[in-house]
Amino acid sequence: MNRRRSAILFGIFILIGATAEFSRAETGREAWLRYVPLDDAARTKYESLPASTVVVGDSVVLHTAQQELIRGVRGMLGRTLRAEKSLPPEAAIVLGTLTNLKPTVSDLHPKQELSEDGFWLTTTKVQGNECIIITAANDRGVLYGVFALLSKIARNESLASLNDTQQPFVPIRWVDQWDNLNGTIERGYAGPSIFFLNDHVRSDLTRASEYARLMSSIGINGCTVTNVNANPGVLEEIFLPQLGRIADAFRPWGVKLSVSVDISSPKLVGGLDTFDPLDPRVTDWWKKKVDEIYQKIPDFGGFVVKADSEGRPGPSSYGRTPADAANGIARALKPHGGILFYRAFVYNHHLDWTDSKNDRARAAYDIFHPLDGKFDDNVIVQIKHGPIDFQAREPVSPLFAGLQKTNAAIEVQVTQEYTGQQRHVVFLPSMWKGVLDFDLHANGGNTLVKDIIAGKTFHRPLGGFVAVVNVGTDENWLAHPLAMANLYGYGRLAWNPNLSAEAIADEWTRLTFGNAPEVVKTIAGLQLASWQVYESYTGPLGAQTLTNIVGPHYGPGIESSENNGWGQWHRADGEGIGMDRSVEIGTGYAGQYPEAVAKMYDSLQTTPDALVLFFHHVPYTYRLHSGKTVIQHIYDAHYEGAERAAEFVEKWRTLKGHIDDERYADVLSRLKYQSGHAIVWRDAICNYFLKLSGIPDDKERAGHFPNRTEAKAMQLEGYTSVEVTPWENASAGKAVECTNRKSCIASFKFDRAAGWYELDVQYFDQNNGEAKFRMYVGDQLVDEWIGDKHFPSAKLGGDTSTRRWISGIALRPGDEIHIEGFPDGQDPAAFDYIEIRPSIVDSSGYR
Ligand code: GCV
Repeated sequence: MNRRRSAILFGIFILIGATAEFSRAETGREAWLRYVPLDDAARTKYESLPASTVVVGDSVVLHTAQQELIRGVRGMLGRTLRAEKSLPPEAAIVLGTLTNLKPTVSDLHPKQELSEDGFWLTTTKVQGNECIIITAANDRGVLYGVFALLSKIARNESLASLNDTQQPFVPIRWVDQWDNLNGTIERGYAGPSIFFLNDHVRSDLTRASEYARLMSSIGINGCTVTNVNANPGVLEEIFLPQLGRIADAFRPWGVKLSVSVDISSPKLVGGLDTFDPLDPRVTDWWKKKVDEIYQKIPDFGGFVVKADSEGRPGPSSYGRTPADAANGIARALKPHGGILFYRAFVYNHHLDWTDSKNDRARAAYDIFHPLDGKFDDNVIVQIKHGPIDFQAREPVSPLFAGLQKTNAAIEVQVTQEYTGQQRHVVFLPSMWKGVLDFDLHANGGNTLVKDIIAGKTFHRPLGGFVAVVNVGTDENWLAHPLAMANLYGYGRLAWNPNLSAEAIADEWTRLTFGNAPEVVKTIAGLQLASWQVYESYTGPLGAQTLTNIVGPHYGPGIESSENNGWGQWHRADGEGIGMDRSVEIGTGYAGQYPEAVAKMYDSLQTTPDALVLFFHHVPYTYRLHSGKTVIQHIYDAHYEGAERAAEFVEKWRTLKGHIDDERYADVLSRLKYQSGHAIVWRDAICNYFLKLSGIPDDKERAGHFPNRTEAKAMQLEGYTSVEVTPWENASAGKAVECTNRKSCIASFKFDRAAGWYELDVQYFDQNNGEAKFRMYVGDQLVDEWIGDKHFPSAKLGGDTSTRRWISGIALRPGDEIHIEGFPDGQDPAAFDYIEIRPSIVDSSGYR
C-alpha cells in the first residue's frame, strides 16, 4: 500500500473511531455494557494495558470472565487480548481465585480477607513482568472483578496504581420476576416474558443468558423466574427439565435459579388431600420434590413463597403459622444448600373500611413479629420496604426491627408499578437510599436498615436484597431507556448500599450514554430530580400514590382506595385528610416502631411533612413545618411537579447531537408524554381537593384554565358529550366521543390576537383501538396522529388521557380550528379539550 493511500485509510479509520459512539444503532439491549470505542484521548490512558490474558483455574464462570474481558477490551480499545493457557513471558491480565493464583503469583496479600464474591484488582510483578491481577475468593468474584475493571475503562478511570478491593455488603442479592408460565408478566411493562411462552420455557433462551450477563455485571447472584402468585405447574415433573435449561443459561454468569411455589402444591401437584405443613405426608412430599429438582439442577437456589395473601392459599387454612409453612419446605432445601424466601406481604384484603382502628400497614408486623426466632436458618423473611405496597413514599417497614432472631431481606420494586410504569422517569435509588439509611433505633442503638438486612445488626447468617424487576422482551428490557438506571442502581446498592444516589446516577449515565461532561450532568441531574418530581404530582405528604388502586395502578384514581377492603386508605373528607396511625387514638401502627421512632411518628409535631398524612388525619388548614397549609401544599406541589416535568423535556432537548439519535428521540417523546400526563395528575388532584375542601388556591391556579377550550363547548358534528368517571380525570368531568360514525368533527373560532401559538390537544388513547385524529386551521391540515400507545385501560379517564403537542402554529382572530376524530375498534376518538398557548421562541425553535 502506498503511503498516501494508507494515510487516507488511516484518516477514515480515525473518523470511524471518532464517530463510532454515535454511528451504531443504540437499541438499549446492551444496557450499561456497551463497550463502545473510547475516544483517542481516553484510549491513550490504556496504551500500556497487557496484550494477553491468562486464567489460572478451570470453570465455566472463569471461562466467562476471560471471554468478557476480551470482549470488553476489544470493544473499547479495539485490541483483541491473546487468551493464554499459561503465564506468557510478558505482561498479562491474570485471572483466578486467590487459592489458584498463590502458587504462581507469589506476594499476593490482600489487605483484607476476601469474602465470598468479593474481589481484588491489583498490579504486581509475575516472573519479572508487570501484570494486572483480578482475583477473588471464588470464581464468581473473579467474574465480578472483570466487570469492575471494564467499568473503570468505560468510565475512563486511570488504571495506574490499581488497587481496588470490593466486598459485597450482603450475601443475598437477588431479583424476582413475576413471569407467568403463559408468557405474561404481572406488573410487567416491557413486553412478555423472556423465559416462558404458552406454558413452556421458551426454546430460544438467548435473552435469558443476556439478562444473566446484565445481572452478573452488577453483582446479582440469584433470580426467581416465576410469579409469586405461583403456578403449581412449575413443580410438575415434566416441567423440571425445562427449568434446567434456564439454569444452564444462568450458570456461566454465576446466577442461581429459583422459582416461586404455591404452598398447596402437595395437593395440586402431589395429589395429597392436604397441604398442612405439619402433616408428615406433606413434608415428605416436599422432600422428594426438592430432591428431584436438585438431581436435575444441582446448583438450584431455592423457592419464594407468597401465602395467605391476596387470595393465595396459606398455612392459616390449617391453623398453622408462616413459620410452620416456611420451615416445612426449608428443611427439604437445607441438605442441598437451598434457601426459602417467605414473603411478609401477608394481609387481609377484606378489611372493614368503616372501622377506623383497622390498618393494613400493621399486618406484616402483627403477623411476623410474634414468630421471631421460629424460622429455620435457611429461611429469609422477605419484607417490602414499606408497610403498604411500593407507593411513591412510605415509611420504612417496622418489621425490619421486629425480627431480630430471623434472617431478613428487603424487597424493592424496579418495575414501576405505582411509580409511573416506565412511562414516567422515576429514579428509584434516591428513594431506596432513604430507606436503607434509615435508623430504626432498635434496642435503643444505631440500627440502619442496610445493616439489619445484611445480618450485621442482629448477627444473622443470611440476609440481603430482592428486587422485583420484570424485564420483558422489549429490546431494551424495561421499555423506558432511563428506567434501566433503576436496575443498575438496585444492583449497585445491593452490592454496596453506602454508594450515594449521585454516584450511581453518574456511573450509570457514563456507561449508558458516554462520558461527555454535559451529557453526564444533564442526564444524571434529571434522574436525581425525578422521584421527587413524580411524587409531587401524584401523591402528597405520604398520602400514597393517589392512583387507581382497583385498576391498573397507573393514572389518578383518588377515591378508588376508599370504601373497600384493600386498606390503602387516605381517608380524605370535606374537613381533612390522612390516616390516624397514632397509638392513643389511631390504629396504633406508629407504636410498632422502636421507641425513638415510634415517638417521632406518634406526634404530629415531630412527624416529617413528607409523611404527615401517612400517620395523621389533619384538617386541610393544618400548617406544616414548611409553613404552608396542607391544602396549599397540595396545590403548590402539583403545579410545581408538573412544571418540573415540563422542564425535563427542555433539559433533554439540550442533548440533541450529543447522544445518539435513537435514544434521543425515544426519550424525548416519553418525556413529552410524561409532562402531559403530569398535567392530568395535577388537574385531577387539585380539582378534586378544591371541590372537596372548598378552599381556593392562594395562587388562583386550581380550577382556572384560561387557555382552555373544552371539547364539549365546541361546535360538534357527530361528537357527543360524555361524563368521565371519576369526574376529576377529565376537564370539568366531561369529554366528547365519536360513536357510530366514521368520523366526527369539533370546531371553534380562535378569538385572540394574531401570533405564533402552541396547540395542546388533550385526547384519550384507549387500548381497545387505534383512533386517528386530524387537526385543521381553516382548511389547512396542521397535524395528524394515531392513538396507538395502548395505555393500560379501555376507558376514558386518567389512565388514557394523553396530550398531543402541536407547536409553532400561526393563528389569526377568526380562524376556525377543528379537530376530526376517526374511531377505531372500541376506541371512540375521544378528546377532552384544546389549550392554546403563545409560543416561546428561542434558539432551539418554537416551544
Ligand atoms: C404479584 C401488589 C401487586 C400484585 C402483586 C402483589 C405482591 O399487590 O399489585 O400484582 O402480586 O403486590 O407483591 O404479591
